[in-house]
Amino acid sequence: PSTIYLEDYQPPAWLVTHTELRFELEEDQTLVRAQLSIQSNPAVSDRRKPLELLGDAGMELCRLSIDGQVLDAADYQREAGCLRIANVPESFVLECVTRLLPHENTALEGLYKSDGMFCTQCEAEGFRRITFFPDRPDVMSIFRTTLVADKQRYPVLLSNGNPVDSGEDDEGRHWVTWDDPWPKPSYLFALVAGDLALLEDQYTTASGREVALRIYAERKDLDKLDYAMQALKDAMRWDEDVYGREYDLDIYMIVAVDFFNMGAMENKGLNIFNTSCVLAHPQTTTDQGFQRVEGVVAHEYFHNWSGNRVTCRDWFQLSLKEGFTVFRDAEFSADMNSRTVKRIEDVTLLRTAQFAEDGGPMAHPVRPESYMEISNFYTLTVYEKGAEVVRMLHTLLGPELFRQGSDLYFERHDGQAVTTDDFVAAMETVSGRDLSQFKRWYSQAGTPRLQVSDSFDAATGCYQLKVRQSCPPSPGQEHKQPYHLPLAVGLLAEDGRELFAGLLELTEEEQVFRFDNISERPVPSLLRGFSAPVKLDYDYTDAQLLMLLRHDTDGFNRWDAGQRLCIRLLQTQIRNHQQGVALSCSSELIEAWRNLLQDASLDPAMLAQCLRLPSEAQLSELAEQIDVSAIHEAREFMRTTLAQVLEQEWLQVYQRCDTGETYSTDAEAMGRRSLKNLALAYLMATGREPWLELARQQYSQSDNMTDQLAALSLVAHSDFRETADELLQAFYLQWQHESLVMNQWLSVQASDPSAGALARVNQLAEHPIFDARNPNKLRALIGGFCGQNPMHFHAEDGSGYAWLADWILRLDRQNPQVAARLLTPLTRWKRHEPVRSALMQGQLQRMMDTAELSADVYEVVSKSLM
Ligand code: HT7
Ligand code: ZN
Repeated sequence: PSTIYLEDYQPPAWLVTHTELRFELEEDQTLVRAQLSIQSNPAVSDRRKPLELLGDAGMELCRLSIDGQVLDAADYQREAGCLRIANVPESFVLECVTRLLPHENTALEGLYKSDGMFCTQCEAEGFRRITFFPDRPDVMSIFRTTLVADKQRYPVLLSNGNPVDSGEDDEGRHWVTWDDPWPKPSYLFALVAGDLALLEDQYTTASGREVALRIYAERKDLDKLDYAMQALKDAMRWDEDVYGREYDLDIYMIVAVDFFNMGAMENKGLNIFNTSCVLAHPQTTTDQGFQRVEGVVAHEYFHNWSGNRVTCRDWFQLSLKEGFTVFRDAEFSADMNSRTVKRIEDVTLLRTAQFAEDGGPMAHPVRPESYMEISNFYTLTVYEKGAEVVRMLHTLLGPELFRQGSDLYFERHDGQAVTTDDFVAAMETVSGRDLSQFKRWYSQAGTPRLQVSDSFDAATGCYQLKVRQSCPPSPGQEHKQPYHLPLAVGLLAEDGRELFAGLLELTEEEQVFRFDNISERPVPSLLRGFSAPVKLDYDYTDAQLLMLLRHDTDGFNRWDAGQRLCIRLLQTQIRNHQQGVALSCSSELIEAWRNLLQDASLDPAMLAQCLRLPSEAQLSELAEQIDVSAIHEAREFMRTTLAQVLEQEWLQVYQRCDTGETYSTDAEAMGRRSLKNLALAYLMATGREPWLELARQQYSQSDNMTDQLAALSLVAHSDFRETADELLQAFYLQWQHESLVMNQWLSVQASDPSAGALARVNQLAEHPIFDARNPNKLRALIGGFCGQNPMHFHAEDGSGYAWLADWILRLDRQNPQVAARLLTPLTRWKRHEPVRSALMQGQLQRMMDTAELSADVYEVVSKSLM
């Protein structure tokens, strides 16, 4: 596969002003007739360029004509994904008929079938699997689409925009025409045809326009759509209130499909969602699931402005829409629920997975400079770090100027395909600030490190903070320039009084900040709210961290102080384990936790966050060299010690949170459930039978999936094997007809740390509910084993690595996007101790030696081996 470079960007020589599509959807084939009104781009001087249209190499071209004149094979060239026609007029209509086989499309890009329904996925480059087109985001066109299909099988026919015409013939076929007045790039095109049920509602925009809201799903799932509908209405109102953005069509549709490579897709007026991101019901969905639905529904809705009305010039600019939209959805969720808890969850994801990506072989800037396969760049860096970059702009400018900047950006670029530079330029215009140094966040990869030291002169009351910043090398970037970043700081007295709170701006490699009139040596609360996506080193004493955990007025930093303390203690135990020294748990930590557990005034959701130990994945990210066994043993030791020593406190917390209230998704109720289930997890970690009974009771008496699944997974992962098997079987019998619940059932078993895990996952892969063509099932089983079961995936005989490689090679022929994603754990081979590292490398090499890898898997494997 070839590499595409940002520096080679050229504007399109040809524009498509209007696109008229007609789909004849049949069981064994689909015929697509595309009529493209094409004209040369007046902004490009080389008018004599041939017309180049992109089209998948395997797509059958049935007919091609220009202004009604049929072309024969000698009139055009077709080679490797491109159709070239020389000597075309300045402006003309090209008609093209292609034949597609959606029922054979297992890659789930372009037009495919999901459980008998036709649907599409065109981002990033799926439209070229439907017809020949300048399939690039800077070619924006007005689409009119007609769908023709059997009326009985496919009573619902949907596409972008508003329905403008419909009819039926005498042979049982019907048709609907959809008109989308807003010019859009081809990646936002969508169609759906199927037998779908519908939840309908209405929304009145701020300016008084009526919008019909429709969520489509299989009939059996109709009772699981109310939550998504409410989330949609909340998101529409929030975008009006916070960003001044209104919806712009008469209809907004969401369709739930079971076969989907990612979470959801923001196609104009017709979002297509993975069922896992839209269906929600207390009995089948966990609290986490509810929050995901709310967040993703909002995210896709917010794209209507940040992505659709203003889109990306090229795919290197992906974070322009994704980073900004993740920032918008995170703020929405923070406003709807607990702001601090949302921040903790997002930062945990960033520190665990994005930092690992940024330190690995696939590290790339938020605005990448090159790619082989763009699907590989829908990454945590582009999304989550991209959102942090937007958050820093928000922090540096303040909310009012940021809003003015966003207004200006939307106004300046409405209907255009633009760059991250254009976004920053709008922020520069409204603030009058020079953000050129800030833009290094878009062009430099790697996680910066801040090393902070301090001094205090009691005689003068002068306190100084010295901050040094650095950033490690990343692929293709040996040396980094200093970043411009906001550093939110508080200074606290010994008793917790706040002596100072404010924002520092870092621009130099080394900078000293001076604070006068400080009455006593303060404890610094640094990087409050995680004001920049960096690693922070400051040599805190345990006592200082305990003080911050107790008193910091910044909720995020209170939590972070507790985490720092745990991480430090865990790292000592990891070393002890490696050196054969007996493990121990500090009495200060135990007492601090006892205090937290006994303080009934604390917010349960926050308390649950504070009492959760850092995951093995996060400890791995922080390790110089990953020793999976030592990390596991140290963490297990700490977990069981805290469980045993504080057993009575855990029970009291469990009882305090077990209120018997009926299920609700409000933030307080979710917080109580999360603390209750954490307490149950610690009780179960004692290994004592009374808590098995408690878990069993919770399993059978709960009225919601959050409590039922928590109890199931605790029992399933315990040494009580008989009860584990019994509950797993009961759960299966109860939920076998709920596909999403069965994904949880697969995950719980795939992540079971008890002996025989590999044999178990092999058996599950043969189970009737497992379907290797369904990405959700693959993520549950393969992702569950390789991502959530470290001791077995990293088995010392290399069997876990070989298992994953076998799967990747099999899946690559079927669904390259999903295969490349599932490969991620192997790419971290250089970070592991030598024995495992060599085994992982061996499997990557085995894949590399296989002929005919997809571009997706080839890119990840080859870059990992470099
Ligand atoms: N913008 C959407 C991206 C997406 C996607 C990308 C590649 C392959 C399949 C895909 N499905 C959806 C999702 C989003 O960020 O909103
Ligand atoms: Zn998005």
